[in-house]
This record gives sequence, structure tokens and C-alpha cells, in this order.
Amino acid sequence: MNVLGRLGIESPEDGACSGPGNWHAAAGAAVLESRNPANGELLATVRCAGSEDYARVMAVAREAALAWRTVPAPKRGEIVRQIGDALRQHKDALGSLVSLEVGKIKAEGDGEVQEMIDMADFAVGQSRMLYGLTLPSERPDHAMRELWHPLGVVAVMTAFNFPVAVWSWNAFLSAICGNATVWKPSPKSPLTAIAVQKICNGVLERNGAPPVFQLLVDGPENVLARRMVEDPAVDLLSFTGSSRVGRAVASGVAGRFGKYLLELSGNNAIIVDHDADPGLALPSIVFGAVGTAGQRCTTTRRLIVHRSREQELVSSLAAAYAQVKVGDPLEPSTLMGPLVDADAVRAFEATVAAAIAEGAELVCGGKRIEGAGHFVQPTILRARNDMACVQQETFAPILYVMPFDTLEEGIAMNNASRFGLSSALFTRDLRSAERWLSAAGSDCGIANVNIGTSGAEIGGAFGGEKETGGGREAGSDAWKAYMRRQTSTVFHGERPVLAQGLEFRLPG
Ligand code: UN1
Repeated sequence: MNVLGRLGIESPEDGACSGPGNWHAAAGAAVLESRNPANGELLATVRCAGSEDYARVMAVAREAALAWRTVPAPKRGEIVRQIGDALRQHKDALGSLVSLEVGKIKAEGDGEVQEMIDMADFAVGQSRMLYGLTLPSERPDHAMRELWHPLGVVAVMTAFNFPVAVWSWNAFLSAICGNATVWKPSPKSPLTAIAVQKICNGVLERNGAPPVFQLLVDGPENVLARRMVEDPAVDLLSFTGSSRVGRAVASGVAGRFGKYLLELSGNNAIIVDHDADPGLALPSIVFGAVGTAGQRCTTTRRLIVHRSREQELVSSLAAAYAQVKVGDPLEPSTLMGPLVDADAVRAFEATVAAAIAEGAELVCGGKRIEGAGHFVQPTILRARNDMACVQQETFAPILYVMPFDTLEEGIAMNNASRFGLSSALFTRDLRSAERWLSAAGSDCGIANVNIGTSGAEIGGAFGGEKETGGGREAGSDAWKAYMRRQTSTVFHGERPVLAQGLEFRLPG
């Protein structure tokens, strides 16, 4: 059976799901066509959700959240454990669908499903560790503690580039924390979301669990996404995407005093110092810049290289780039698939043209590859950090190379960006490495040594500073974002006293 068949995807599919067996779409709904970016072939169509679907999904989610919050957290974890197992069974098919729908190479499509499985395992463990604190009270016979409670309904908006993994970072933690989670996937990747929803439905149904995962495939005008931003029934809105859209999401949600969690743009740099091991640096740069065709938020976009190593590194990189096979993402020898759509190719071309107009020098690549798919050449340009093209995030395989003379200067260049997601230093010097990781070093949410900017494990908190949005998702204590904190003091004595030694007595 073909990949779509193995995942139960038909055409057309309804874009809204309020729980197992409960798929719907607006009458006369806009229809999304999901096409393979490698050859333009139609995979399937999806009938978008409309206003009534939104209301139905939100009502079901609210009710499910009320039931789910009383289920013990480890029992909630058991449901997520079974979803992880179901993902293991569907890893090959779902990984292939990621390749078909967004053009990631098969290894990366499978890797993305593995990231979901890892996230499920992590969340299962976390379900027994939603620890609060006990705090010393300043008053006798008082017990003070912190409690963590579910939020209610969490909305998760994801991007096409990690069409399923980023949902799992959010949804699995949200689920073990006791929330219902409504997913609005990217309109560029509705089928992977529908496939995952079906997998979750199967597990929920087998267990008779409340329908705590919902789906809303929004139309091209983003009407439902806007409604989610305004909707006080959305207790937390987790958004992954560009800083431009993230800014509007954040201010909209803040306007109603809602909670938000942002994972936005990056402009990630690798610094190669004079003493770097070339055997480590080179493959990390190629994976970081060319992997996922430059469409990760953690993609290496800037290469800041010690002047003494620049010539050697640029020629090794050009030689390595010449070996990168660009083509069918499902072909095992392919290292770079297509960009996601024609707009992405246009943005690539416009950025290369603007860079050259600003004085950047083309080392290799720079052109689209003619044909049915949205392919471009992996590209290297020598540039300056203050160029407008270098300071923006273009979701394409464009690497800017810039020299530096002292590590202080290299670190300052890394930090001279509006964004602050991921960063890496290649060095053999312990002092340089520690300086890089110190308060005076990288200002990013992720700072690595002798490891590239992309490909983070789920165990760490993922996210970045400045216009990357400040959110943290996946590992460490990211679960706290999906719960509300309550400080509770209990008096168990005979003579209550006020805090701060306050006297407040009625006369007589
Ligand atoms: C993203 O591009 O939105 O660290 C997330 C990485 C992946 C996640 C990227 N684990 O590259």
C-alpha cells in the first residue's frame, strides 16, 4: 500500500477533528491542495475548517479538559506512552509522508518522527514528576507550598518545517499536564497533521479517554488562527513561525492577558576559531546550512571564521557543497530536497540578488534548478555582518561567510543580530569555550561547542532570546509553561499570626 493508504489518508479529507470519529469541515469550505514540492504532484486535498467547526472543536476541547484534569497525571502519561508506541509502528510511513509533503529527505522525515517518539518517552517520565515545592513559612504552624494545575485549552500553531515534531513537543507535555490541545498546523502541511490526529484518535478511542487532541486546518486567510489569538477560551497559545507573525500573535494574546509561548526566527552562527578542528567543523557547517534545505529555525546562516582559516575553510566547503546531491527526498543518496513551495524559491532568488547588489561575493550556488520541483542550489556568499541580507532570516540554504580577528570580535558578531536562537563555537581551547559560554559570551538560547547550531536533542529546553521570542519548549522544565502555579499556605495551629509581624486586632 502507498504511504497515504498506510496512514489512512483519503482525498478529500475534512480539516477539523473534535475527537475520534468526529471529523468535519464547513459546507463550501476552502480546499487546500497538498502537493509534493519535489514534483508538483497532488497528494490529496483537505476541506478547511470554518467558523462552526471552530466553535465545535473549542467546545469539545473545553469539556475534554474538564474531565482530563481530574485524571491522575501518570495515567495521562500512559495514554502518551501508547501514542509513542503507535508512532513507532507508523514511523516509516509517517517519515515518508513528511518527505512527500514538505520535501525533507527521508532520513530527516524519519528523524522527525523519532523526535516525537523521544518526546513521548520524555513526557511519560515527566508525568510522574510535576513537582511543586514546599517552602519554609516565616510563621509558626504554617505550611507553604507551590501547586501546579492544568491550564485548560492549549492551542498549538506549527510551521511546515517541523510539521509534526514541534506539535509533539507541545502536545505531549500539554497532555500529561492535564490540558486539551487544539492543533492548527501550517496550511503547507495539513496531511501530516491529519495522519498524526488519526494515530492519536486510535489510542484515545481504545482507552475510552476524553478527546484531548483536536485539529483545525485553517484556510489560506488564517481566519481561525486570528480567532484563536483573540479567544479568551484559549488559555495558552504556543506559536512556531516567523518573528513577524509572532509579534502580532504575542501582542494580540497579551491584549487579553492570555499566555503565549513563542518559538520564532533565528539567524544562527557558527564561529570557527583559529584552533578549530576542521574534521569537526566542516560536516557540522554543511549539515547546519544545507540540512532541511536551510529551512530549520536552527539552520546555520552565518559562518564567522578566523581570518587565518578563511581561505582553507571556504575552499573545503565549496568542494563539499559540490558533492551534495540535490533531488528526490525519498532517494537514499539525496542530501538536500526541494524548498517547500514556489514562494520560497522566489525568496531565495531575491535574497541572493539583494546580497550581490549589497556587495556580497558568490562562492558557489545561487541559482534555482529548473524543473517541476522547487529546487535551488546550496549557496555560499562572502558577506559582511551588517548587510541587510545577512541580518534577515531567509528560509533557504544560503550561508554567509565573514572573517574575524579576535574571539571577542567573533562573539560580538554572533550577538549582533535581532534574533537569538542557536549558536556554536569550534575551538580546542578550554578558555575560549568557557568564555563563549559565560555571561559575556553567546546571547542565544542555545550555545554549543564543537557541535553545530541545528539538530538539538529534545531533553534540553529549546528556544531563544530577543526576537526569537523567549519561549522554551520540549525538555528540561518546559512543562511548567503548560500549567498554572498556585501558592498555598495552610495554617494548622491554634493562634494565627499575620505575615510581616503585622498586628491587626479588633479592640476588646
Ligand atoms: C525548528 O526548526 O523549528 O534543533 C525546530 C533542531 C531541531 C528542531 C528545529 N531539533 O534543529
